[in-house]
Amino acid sequence: MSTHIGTSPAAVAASVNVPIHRQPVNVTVTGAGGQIGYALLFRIAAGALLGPTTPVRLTLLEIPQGLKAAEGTALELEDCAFDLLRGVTVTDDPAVAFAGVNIALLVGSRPRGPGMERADLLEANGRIFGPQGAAINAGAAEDVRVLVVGNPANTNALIAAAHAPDVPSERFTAMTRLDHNRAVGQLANHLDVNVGAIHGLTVWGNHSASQYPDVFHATAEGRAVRDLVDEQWLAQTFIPRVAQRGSEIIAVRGGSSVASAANAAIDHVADWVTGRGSEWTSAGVVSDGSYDVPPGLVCSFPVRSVDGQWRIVTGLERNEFSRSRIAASVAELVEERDAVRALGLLPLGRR
Ligand code: NAX
Repeated sequence: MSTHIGTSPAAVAASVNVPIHRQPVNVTVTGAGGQIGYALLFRIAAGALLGPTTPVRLTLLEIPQGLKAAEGTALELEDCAFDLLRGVTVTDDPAVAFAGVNIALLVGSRPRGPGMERADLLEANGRIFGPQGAAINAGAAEDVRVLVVGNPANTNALIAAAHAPDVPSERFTAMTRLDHNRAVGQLANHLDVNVGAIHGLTVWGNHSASQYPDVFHATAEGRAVRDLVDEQWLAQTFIPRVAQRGSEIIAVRGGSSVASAANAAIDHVADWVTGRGSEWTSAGVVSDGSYDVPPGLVCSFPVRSVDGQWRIVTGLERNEFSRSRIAASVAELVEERDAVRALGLLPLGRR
């Protein structure tokens, strides 16, 4: 089922590498009727994702039970009269949703239900991200970029990429930018500096409690952070607080992170597409074997956006503390990969 508001989506794929201020960029958001979708779509339509001169055409993918919420959001988008918004399509068909897509934000996923084992969760999400990867492979624009937000984000991105053999695997990424932003915020607070004064911080590994926010290469107002903080604060306060921040938000707010997650998704894609000065940040990208991370895993690394591509920051020394934390999170990613492989969710041929 599909409904449409505004100009026809049948249009050819726009390319973000050609003069884009004339041709709309096709942005698809899955799970669009959910909370993060609601926090995300209005900002995209207002120009926060691709800038104030780039028109967008939005496609909202939902499952049938979520269509009404997505349709309501589409009506509200229309009521905002966003100058940059050139149409909204709501659909439950991945083939429609990803036809001609330039930027795909895969937000909708299957949450862990009561009594659900990890294998059940991985399998349920494999049934979502496999077909979505295949639909992207079949219909997306040549320059498609994919950000997976829905958890388990790294492994969902791995599954989607594995079903899209014709799309370069580096176009599939997973969101660890929220973890990165949380870490920057905590550190800036602790050191009593502006967030903009913090550089060179990295979140390594999985978007899970095993993630490792690493300050050993970071600077604050030009000074080495490792000289400004003690290891006890790092190990006992900073790292667990960043890694458990999602649970903290749930405990305090009574609901999961929504606006900050949407904001991080916008940061990730905006930096990826525009390069925004090549600032060092963190993103889940396909490993090229750097830092002993098995090639092909979708792992969070220190990255910079260069010419519209994420580049892993190479050559960083890691002390024993960092090495063991990174290794633990990477081991978890390997376990998840092996589990989905055993479930037949990684088709032969790609990995
Ligand atoms: P909601 O439950 O509010 O919304 C999810 C929406 O996805 C629902 O409307 C549902 O109908 C839809 N959906 C489910 N399966 C779908 C499918 N196959 N195709 C299209 N839509 C589908 O969750 P929300 O708070 O929006 O969170 C979405 C996801 O983000 C969750 O998986 C959550 O765990 C994950 N998060 C990831 C973060 C990250 O840093 N990577 C942080 C925030 C968030 O926790």
